[in-house]
Amino acid sequence: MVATDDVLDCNGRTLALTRSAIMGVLNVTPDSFSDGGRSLNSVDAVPHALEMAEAGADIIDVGGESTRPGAMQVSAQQEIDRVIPVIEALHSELAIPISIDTSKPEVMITAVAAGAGFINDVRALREAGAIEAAAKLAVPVCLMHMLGEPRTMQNAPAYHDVVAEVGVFLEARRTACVEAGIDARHIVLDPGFGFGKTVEHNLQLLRDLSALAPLGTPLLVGLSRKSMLKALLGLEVDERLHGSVALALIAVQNGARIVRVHDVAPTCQAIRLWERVAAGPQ
Ligand code: 7PJ
Repeated sequence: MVATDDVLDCNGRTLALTRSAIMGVLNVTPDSFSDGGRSLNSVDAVPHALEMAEAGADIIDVGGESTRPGAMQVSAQQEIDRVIPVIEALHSELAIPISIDTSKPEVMITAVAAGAGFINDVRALREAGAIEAAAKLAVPVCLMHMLGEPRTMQNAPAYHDVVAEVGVFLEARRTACVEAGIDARHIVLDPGFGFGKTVEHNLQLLRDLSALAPLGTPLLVGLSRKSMLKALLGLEVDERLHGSVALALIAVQNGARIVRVHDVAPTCQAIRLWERVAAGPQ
């Protein structure tokens, strides 16, 4: 067992993992609401984050680059211009930790200086300079599996054994991070639902989630409003609330310690109720 503290120190703010943690998604992109209400401009972003915190979010994940299938790349400066004013405002208005959702070292450095205390990287610190930047910043990191790049990742993804291959990748990235000087207790792993995966791959990973945490490393899972809900139930983005809550609950029951969600209040209700049942007689 790797020594995993039940509390992550996020740049002076704590993220407790003694119970499941809820990460609220805050997409700050200029194409406001163009992706079905999932993106906000920086004026709308701050009140939305405060609302998520009020609803029970344990950490807010601020992102300035869309990583949806087919999304185009943005420059580091564009990302910085989008996220830094929001991080600064949230750092002064909230007491919970702030996560920066980025793959770019310049954005990581600027965001942590502005008050972010957690790095969520869908590319698992594989961009040039990212692992060194994260090691120096000494904040917790989420390493996510992705097959390919966002622009092309959903073009017929294939695996021999998706659970084994995702597990090997995550373990290799974890080892590389520890060798680069990142504290093993600061590492969180994520199978990356929908990132170069078919619906069957996603379902297999969700069933066998616990196989991905053999070393006791906390798992983060993002299934909120994802397109598997369209494939499985025919739901459009604005119809995916109930299915998303169900998937978050299944993820927690199968071993996820952090769930990344858009709909904080209903997810929180479901998970807190399940935890109370699972805790047994008090
Ligand atoms: C994830 C993410 C995820 C982590 C996105 C969306 C796509 N970061 N960023 N895990 N998904 N760690 O929210 O639909 O699953 S963007």
